[in-house]
Amino acid sequence: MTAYKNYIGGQWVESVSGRTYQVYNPAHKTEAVGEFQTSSVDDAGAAVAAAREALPGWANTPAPGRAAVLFRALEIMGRRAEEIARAITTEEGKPIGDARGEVRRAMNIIEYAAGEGRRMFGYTTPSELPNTVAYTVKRPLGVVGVITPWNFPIAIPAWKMAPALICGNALVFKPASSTPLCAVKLAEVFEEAGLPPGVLNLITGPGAQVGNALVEDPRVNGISFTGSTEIGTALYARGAGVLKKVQAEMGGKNAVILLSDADMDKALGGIVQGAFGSTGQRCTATSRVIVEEAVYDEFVAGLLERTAGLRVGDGIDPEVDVSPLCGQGQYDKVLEYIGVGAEEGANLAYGGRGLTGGEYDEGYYVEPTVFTDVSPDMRIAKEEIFGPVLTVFKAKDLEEAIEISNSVEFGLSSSVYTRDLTRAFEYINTVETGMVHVNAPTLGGEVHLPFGGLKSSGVGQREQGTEAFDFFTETITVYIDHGEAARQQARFI
Ligand code: UN1
Repeated sequence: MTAYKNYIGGQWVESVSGRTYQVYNPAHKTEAVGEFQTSSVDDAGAAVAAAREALPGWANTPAPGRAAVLFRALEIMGRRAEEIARAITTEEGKPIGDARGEVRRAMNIIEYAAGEGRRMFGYTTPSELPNTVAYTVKRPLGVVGVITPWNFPIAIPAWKMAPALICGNALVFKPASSTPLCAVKLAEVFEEAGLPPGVLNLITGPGAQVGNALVEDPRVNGISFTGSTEIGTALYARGAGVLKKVQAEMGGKNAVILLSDADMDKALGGIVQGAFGSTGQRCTATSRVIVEEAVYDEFVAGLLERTAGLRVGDGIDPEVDVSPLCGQGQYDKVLEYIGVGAEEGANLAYGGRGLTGGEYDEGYYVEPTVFTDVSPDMRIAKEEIFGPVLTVFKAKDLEEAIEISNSVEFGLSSSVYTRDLTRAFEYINTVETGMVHVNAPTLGGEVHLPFGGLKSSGVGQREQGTEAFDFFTETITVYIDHGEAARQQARFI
């Protein structure tokens, strides 16, 4: 079994304790992906120290020079794209097509961030005083902790790291314990690209203690976190206690509203992809569909037919639509929720079982599952399941559908299918989510547009888009008095 190390101060090193753990392929429980360092607060401390030491050099490298490193990383990732995509599938389990898309997305954000190296704009404005120049500049935030989940083990770290790096920060990267191989590959890409030692430090292993150590370490200036609402909320609260900048991207319970005038074929395609693509393990997955009653029966019939046509198997097979869940914990949680749905009286219209027999015995396979006749007060209607489970609701009109859509604590992404512009805008203006789609799945986003949610889905500045650069910088305001005479008037009326 290959053993992988932490990356601290430009060196590949063992954890201070010397302890390691193993990771296995979710499609083949006995096939080891590798052995990785179990890092503790001591390793976090060493990584923070390395980042601190590297910070001044990187922060003082002109932004176009930092961009040159990112452009090289982009080129290296392009060369290694297929290898990295296969690592995603082997380690996280998602279908290889999704994994390739994820690598593409990571490349897109690196490209976007690199371009920003020549656009680190501040602004100037006339001062209210004579002979005075006033302007703003952006300074790096400092040392930033990057804490990321397993479900996008390349793209999410990349969309935090690339904007952070172009802004001149030094990073301590703590990936999810179940996807360290992808993290190692990302660190290798930046190492080969010539990122100076200590600017990016990687520590693998379990989260809680290391995460807390990072947020409480006075040498760390900010935390960018993606993961569960529970952990994100706790980190945000701890960060607030020490006045630290924290951004937290968290859960979702994303709904599609299907109106009676919609293109049914297009809607079915988008909803099935949204619900079951990446096995439902993405925070923008579609987990609810709210259907106007006139087309409810037609929709359910079409949905069940398409769901039955999905191929379930090892994601490395390009023909597979739905691959295994990421591990035992995910598998147990999803089956538990399916049990809860049945107990609550929702109608289990399709699926609902863990799959067994043949290759299914080797991995964490759950059938794509559809509950119909779901009511908004049920737990399966409100809580994030994070698996291939879709809940279907009936609504009498758009108003009731929006009410159901907004009835959950989350507010990440949403979508409406309609051809009616008036109803589409009524929806856009009232739905409580940070990202809104019309006639498109709830999934994803483009790297040059902000990504994030309202309510329990997100707090702190948005990721991606120009907002990303706001999070990773401090804005400094400069006033220069270049007059010869002492000022006669009071400053700052
Ligand atoms: C996507 O769905 O394309 O953890 C990205 C997540 C989100 C990212 C999703 N923060 O699933």
